[in-house]
Amino acid sequence: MFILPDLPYRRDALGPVISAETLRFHHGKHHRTYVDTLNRLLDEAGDHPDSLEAVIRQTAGDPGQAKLFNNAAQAWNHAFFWQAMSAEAARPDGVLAEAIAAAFGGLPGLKTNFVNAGAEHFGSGWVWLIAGASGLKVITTHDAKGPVPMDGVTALLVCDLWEHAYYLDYQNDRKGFLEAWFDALPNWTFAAAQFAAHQKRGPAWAYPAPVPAERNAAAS
Ligand code: MN3
Repeated sequence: MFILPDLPYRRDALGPVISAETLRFHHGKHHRTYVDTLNRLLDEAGDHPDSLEAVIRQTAGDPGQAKLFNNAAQAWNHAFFWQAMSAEAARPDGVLAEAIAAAFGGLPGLKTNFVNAGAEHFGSGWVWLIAGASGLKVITTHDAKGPVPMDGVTALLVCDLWEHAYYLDYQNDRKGFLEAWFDALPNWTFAAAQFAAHQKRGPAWAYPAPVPAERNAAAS
């Protein structure tokens, strides 16, 4: 079974952009429900996958597996989202800063691209900074979809566009949330490590490997 990874910081660490109350619901209820449902579906199917990434790749685009895909992908997307944020307010540097300059003219250009793409995305989903064959790109994905099944693509950053991500703090102002988020919360150290992985200079982030059900039950 898959665990719900702990937040890599305290619940109040991302305020005021993301309040402790939002994180309490978002991590403790929304994310937990995706993980619990994922484990139930795998258990019912008698499936014992080696990794969450494998589940996502095997179910992506298969209408008969939509429920399993949605819960697996949402479990992954949220765990990645927590890692992709930090209260440290660092700036991109080195080869990542160079790649941002090449693709967007610099950090302000990336911000405009990222914020507008996320604000204009219709309905629920995610806005990502990804590294692909032709450099860095901003993309949005609908609902649970994300870059895991995309060949040759590595996610560097993501922001959640579902209303539960910002409604308690920003109500309907998704653009205001994205602007404040981009200025304060991207974890550029994490993004740089992901970019290094894309360039074969280290491992990419992966969801924690599944644990035996009995061991997890004993620990809780
Ligand atoms: Mn969410």
